[in-house]
Amino acid sequence: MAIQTIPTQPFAGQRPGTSGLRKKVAVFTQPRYLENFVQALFDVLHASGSEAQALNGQTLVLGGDGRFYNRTAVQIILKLAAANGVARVLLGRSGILSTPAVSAVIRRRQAFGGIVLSASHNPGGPEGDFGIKYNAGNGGPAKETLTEAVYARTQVVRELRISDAPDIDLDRLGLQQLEHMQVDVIDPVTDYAAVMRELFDFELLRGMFQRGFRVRVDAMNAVGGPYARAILESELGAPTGTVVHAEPLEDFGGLHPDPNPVNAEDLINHMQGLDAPDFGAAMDGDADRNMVLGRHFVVTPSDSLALMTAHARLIPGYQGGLLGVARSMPTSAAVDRVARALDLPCFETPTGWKFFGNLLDAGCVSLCGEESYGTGSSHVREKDGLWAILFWLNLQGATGKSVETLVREHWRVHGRNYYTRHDYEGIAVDAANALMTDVRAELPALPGRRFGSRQVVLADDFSYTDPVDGSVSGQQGIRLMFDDGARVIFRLSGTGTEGATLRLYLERYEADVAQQDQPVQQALAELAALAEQVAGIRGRTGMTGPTVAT
Ligand code: G16
Repeated sequence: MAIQTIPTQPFAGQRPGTSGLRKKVAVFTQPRYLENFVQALFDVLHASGSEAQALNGQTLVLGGDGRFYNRTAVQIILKLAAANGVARVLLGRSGILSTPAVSAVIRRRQAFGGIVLSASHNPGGPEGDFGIKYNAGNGGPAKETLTEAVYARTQVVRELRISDAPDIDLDRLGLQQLEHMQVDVIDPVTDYAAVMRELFDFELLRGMFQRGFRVRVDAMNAVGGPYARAILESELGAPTGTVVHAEPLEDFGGLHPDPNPVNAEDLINHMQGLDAPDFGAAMDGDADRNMVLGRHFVVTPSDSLALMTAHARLIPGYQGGLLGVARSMPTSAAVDRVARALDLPCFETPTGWKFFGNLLDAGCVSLCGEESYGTGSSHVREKDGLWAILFWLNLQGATGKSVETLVREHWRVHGRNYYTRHDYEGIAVDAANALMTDVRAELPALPGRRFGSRQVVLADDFSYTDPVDGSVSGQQGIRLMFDDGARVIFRLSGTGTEGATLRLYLERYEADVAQQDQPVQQALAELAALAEQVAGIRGRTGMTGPTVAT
């Protein structure tokens, strides 16, 4: 066994996006591609400055969603870590840790940071995607200053420090040695389950299952399966089979582990059947996203955040009340209305969970959420799929009300924010950039302009100044806001791996209870036409409509 110094050449394009570096497996498996990125990360962590201390002698957490290349990548990272002065790695057994579990382990074990191997909701398998991201000592995604420093380093990295020791046994719990570094293979669920026990009324949930409350959780053949099985079935007594597609597979069984009404069609069909369970939910590849459904009823992520905020005091972990709430800019303003009613601070951040970290650390907010099927709280620094499922279960148990009743009551009190996101996937990058540049150029002329009954009151490119550290993030999405509260937002996705994805977010508010039951796409058709008028999406892309509308 020896630590070797190996020459390498930089790869172009290793800039982390919305949530880490995501690329096709074929890109990641090029010799030294992963090695370069991880060496650059370690170099930056060593250089300190952006972190309180350097990496030497520290503990890192490591695990991923089990997708293709996960096991190989774990072995490579361990050998780089051993050669770069890391003292100890807490590794999820078989290389498995969900994203929220990485966050929980970092926080509970006070680790220096952690590495998550996941491309989240992107498809897996040899033809699919792979990804890697670094989480800091607070358990949350690294800030942009750090990811930018890593990117800069990838452009000049010339040397890898790596051990030539044999692979460790990923499947054996307990301590193993790699050079001077200890590898502690831990059960992936234990720490996470302990956090859930602190937040939710497990007795109440056990009682619900005993009385025959029926749940279907679709883990989409991804990493959430073992967590949901351990907590719902083994600990809370839900019948075996409550969690379906529960085995994490390297290619997610060919499914697209993106819990939205399009990709989780099987769950939607079950929830619409005559014998539908009381509650349904799905998680994504790394189990940080969630979709929740009642019988014959789909809850939008934006409404989910609003309802959680409204009812938080019914949940043991939040019975003292919330400090505040935050949502990403494109997420609907439903939660803002609840925050106003409860007199809670409400923050609007750019897309990306990393922007919630400072607000959570500074005690400004307790709950956060995004339109992209993410909700979470101060218990970790990631969004958390199973947490959201337990929250909704606890809420139904505490109120004795169904999902549909809860949401309809909410709309009656607070009004309904009709909301949809239209994705135009696989657009040529140049065409997508040109669209954004041209719409940006039109912005100064838009305020005051009328579109039918609506008038534009604000047209800008969202810029965020972090209230905690003063950092500024510009060009975070083009917003058109109207005098009736409606919004149209254009943004390019930062998580795709092929071409560009244009996201068009549409929202309008409806206070009239008699008007709250329209089909969503119909309720927002006028705004969709307006967006087309402003941006000419069809002409520019040659597409006749969005590839996905959720
Ligand atoms: C990531 C980020 C989220 C973001 C989502 C979509 O989620 O953590 O904050 O909302 O991507 O981002 P975009 O619109 O840029 O594609 P995940 O679950 O993919 O890690």
